Amino acid sequence: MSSTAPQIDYEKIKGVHKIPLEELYTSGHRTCQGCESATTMRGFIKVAGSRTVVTGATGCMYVANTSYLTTPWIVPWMHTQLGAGGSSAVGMAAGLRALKRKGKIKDEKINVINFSGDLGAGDMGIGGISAALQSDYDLLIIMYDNESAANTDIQATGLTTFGAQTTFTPPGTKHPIMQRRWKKNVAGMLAVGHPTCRYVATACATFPPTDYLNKVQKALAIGGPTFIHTYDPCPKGWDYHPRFSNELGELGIKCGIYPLYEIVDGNIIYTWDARKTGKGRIPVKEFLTKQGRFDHLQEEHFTHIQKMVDTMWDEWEMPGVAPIKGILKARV
Ligand SMILES: Cc1ncc(C[n+]2csc(CCOP(=O)(O)OP(=O)(O)O)c2C)c(N)n1
Ligand code: SF4
Ligand SMILES: [Mg+2]
Repeated sequence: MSSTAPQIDYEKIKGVHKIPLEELYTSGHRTCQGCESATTMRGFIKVAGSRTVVTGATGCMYVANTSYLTTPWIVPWMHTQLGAGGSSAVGMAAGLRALKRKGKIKDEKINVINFSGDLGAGDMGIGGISAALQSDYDLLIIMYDNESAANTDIQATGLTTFGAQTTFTPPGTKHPIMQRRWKKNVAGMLAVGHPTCRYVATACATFPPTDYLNKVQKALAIGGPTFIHTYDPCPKGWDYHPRFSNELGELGIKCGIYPLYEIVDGNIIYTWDARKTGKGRIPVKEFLTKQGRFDHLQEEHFTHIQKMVDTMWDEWEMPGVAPIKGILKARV
């Protein structure tokens, strides 16, 4: 059944020259050169603006951003425990609501944004985020996904790509593939499981240009609890030269391994869709062979990964969202 896209009243950024110039995440951080997660941070706060409070779970984006009493944040931010992203956002939003109700602060829109990593949000903190998405508070949770527990030296998480080398999954001659789990589908799981959450999206900070920023704008404009999953190439963990971060994000989307979509009030919109470009998806191997973490893969592994990606796009009813292939007329 087709339905029309709901109209959301938000200020759309039309082109990179319209991106706000003001920096609210600025110098003073110690992330690696080419860290896409830092770009994710810089981007969301640019569009959210100064009337924003940020909570950040333990991980690279907390540790590298607050070394030795320095910080790049120009807005109020608070560190929270690994896995406590959802509850920290609920607590912050509840506190602000109470202060407004008591007349202790002006009754104005103050954005509450939590960022948590793929381990912090997608594995350890998934319960708290689920609770946050069932709440009636105005908050946005951004899961920045660099596909590892990067801060503690690149351990595999539930979101690490199949076959990747990490410190938990070193390849050997007998078992070349130690990371045998398929990437956990966090955005889809949260969208499907929280019918009153009005906005869930996947994004990449740099591709397509302004897409991520507009998704943040839209989530904040829609209000209530909302969720965005960002795909963040990490030069250290993915093992490539820092100059290629943007390119890798783009390749990950163009090969289809990381689908870009948003779900607004139950309507799915594929925000980059190879089926509509007329060119089709690029081979997954083109994306994988540009990263040292896949150097040990053999032809059969590339074939397997390609098949999984093809199945998702060609057989799932909602590619990227839920691995449901159809409704059968009779019992199997
Ligand atoms: C309860 C708990 N367990 C383990 C740690 C150690 N630790 C700190 S950061 C981190 C990795 C977090 O990974 P992720 O959420 O993906 O963020 P990233 O480091 O990749 O940015 C771990 C395991 C911790 N701080 N708290
Ligand atoms: S390890 Fe990866 S996520 Fe962490 S600061 Fe470096 S590039 Fe960024
Ligand atoms: Mg991580």
